[in-house]
Amino acid sequence: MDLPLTYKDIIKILPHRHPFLFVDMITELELGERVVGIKNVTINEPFFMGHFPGKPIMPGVLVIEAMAQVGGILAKLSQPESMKKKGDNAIYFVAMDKVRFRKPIFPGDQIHFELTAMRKGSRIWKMKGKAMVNKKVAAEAELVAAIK
Ligand code: BDE
Repeated sequence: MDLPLTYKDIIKILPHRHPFLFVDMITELELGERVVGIKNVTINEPFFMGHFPGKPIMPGVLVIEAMAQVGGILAKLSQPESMKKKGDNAIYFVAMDKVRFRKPIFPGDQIHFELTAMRKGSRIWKMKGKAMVNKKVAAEAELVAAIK
């Protein structure tokens, strides 16, 4: 697949859909190693209606969700063909560590997610992720995914 990956590609990789698909583009990809994804945050995001009325701030937990979706794309595309043949090869997140919300994210912000693989087993992956806005870290976390 040619980079960048956009909506058309991403919906073939992730099961998420509006209003819960939080990845707009994948701009860099090193299979098994590293991924960079982007989300453009607009005032039209459904969550801004309630978080908070008149004071739109992207929920930190959804920033981590978006990060996990970018990580899910890395994990999914890095699965060897031999494993894809068995089972439903679902990838699901089973743990998060060292989560930090450093800066609020507002309408108009563009989030750059960078994730790198820390530990790769055949069934469990650990990734370190950062959410950057204007080159500053807005959130960070270590994510643990299980490959079914
Ligand atoms: C700072 C660092 C990481 N994540 C979020 C923040 C932050 O400034 N959140 N602010 C929330 C907030 C909510 C309401 Br209600 C409010 O009236 C205001 Br003044 C806020 O700053």
